[in-house]
Amino acid sequence: MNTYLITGAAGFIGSNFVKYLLRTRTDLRIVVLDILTYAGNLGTLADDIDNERCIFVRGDIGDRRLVEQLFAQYKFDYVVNFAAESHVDRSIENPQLFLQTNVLGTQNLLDCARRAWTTGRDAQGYPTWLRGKRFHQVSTDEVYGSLGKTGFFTEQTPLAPHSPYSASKTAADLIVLAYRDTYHMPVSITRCSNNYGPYHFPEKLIPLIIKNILEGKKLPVYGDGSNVRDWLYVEDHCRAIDLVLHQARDGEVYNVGGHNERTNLEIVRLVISTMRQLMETRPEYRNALKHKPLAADGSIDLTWMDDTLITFVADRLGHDQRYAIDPAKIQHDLGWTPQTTFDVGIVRTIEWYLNHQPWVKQVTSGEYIKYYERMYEHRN
Ligand code: NAD
Ligand code: TDX
Repeated sequence: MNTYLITGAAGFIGSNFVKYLLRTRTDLRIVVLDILTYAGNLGTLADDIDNERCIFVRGDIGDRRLVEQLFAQYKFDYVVNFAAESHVDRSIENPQLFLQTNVLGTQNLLDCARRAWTTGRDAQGYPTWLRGKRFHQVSTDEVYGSLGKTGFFTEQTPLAPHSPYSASKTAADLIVLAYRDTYHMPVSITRCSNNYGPYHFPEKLIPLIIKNILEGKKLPVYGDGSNVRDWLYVEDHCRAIDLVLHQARDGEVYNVGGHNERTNLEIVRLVISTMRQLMETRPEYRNALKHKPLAADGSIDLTWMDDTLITFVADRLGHDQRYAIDPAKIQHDLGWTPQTTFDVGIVRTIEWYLNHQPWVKQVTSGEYIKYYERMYEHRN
């Protein structure tokens, strides 16, 4: 049986990854370590934590004593590090927290793993390692900076981050690679493009737009909406991490993305039209609406749900223009290709949100309301 330490798994991608592993593998034990920031929600894992196959520990990846104690107790075979401060706009407000969690937290995990997994030294003085161990770092395409109108990020693209968030993720990648090169630690890294799907926190573009439409609110598009992101359904990302973790050679870096570039304006328009179509064809979905004006005949009016909801607001500082991944290496080495097309994934995602309004309510009570006022009021 393999034991996994999965950090940050009360958040968006980590929780999807835990569910994916529990669904696709039998002989395993997972320990989730998550401090439960505003972005972490234990309710997301409520059906998964059973204290046998899946155990939850609330704590900080930067807490040396706690992480050492977990390694001693559970003898992890794999560490998969999702824990991070993940929102670019928040990193512009408070960069230091991003360095604390994303850089120092990652380094603490690496060091605890190094101490637990090394057995001695070889003739050259390099540590010798227990067999079958792997530290996997979940990274992002944002480490490569921004593209112009053409070209793709490959694994050879120089690292050139712009935001405090992406700079912190780059620093984390470099410290992971330093542990590989200095101690011969068995590590791997995946750098993925923008994910979307269930359990995405509604500070990020797609779930924020869905939430605002349901409330009849304006839809804030930064700048002129021409920035391009390369969207990947979260389960395809989970499958890529699983493959890299279990099948890639030690020390490798893989880009993960599915050639699905869209401008932000295209995304917002598509979410509006898809939601309206779903509401028109499946009247039960109208139950999720908070804004329910009535037509003259007493039925729920949906004519307001159109592009006039869009409002162009002040741009993000240092806003990267375009991200686009070249996934040739992971396709070639591991046979990974995305299985969910965007047309299918976006409908599935919107339907998930329409069916899970209590989850949205739970994660957006309290801090979120203040965050939204703080982040968006000055932009208009
Ligand atoms: P998220 O913000 O939804 O979740 C982050 C989780 O980490 C939360 O549960 C939070 O409580 C936890 N956490 C934060 N600080 C912690 C600490 N000090 N100790 C323990 N837990 C802590 O993030 P996400 O979107 O799921 O992203 C997960 C990872 O994937 C991040 O490393 C992010 O950089 C990377 N990534 C995200 C995307 C994306 O599109 N969302 C794309 C590529 C890479
Ligand atoms: O209200 C908004 N309006 C808007 O126009 C928000 C929240 C975003 N945007 C724009 C900014 C980006 O160009 O939409 C695009 C996507 O924004 P986010 O959802 O904030 O994602 P992004 O900044 O691209 O970063 C995401 O993908 C890479 C994740 O948050 C990162 O964790 C991941 O590394």
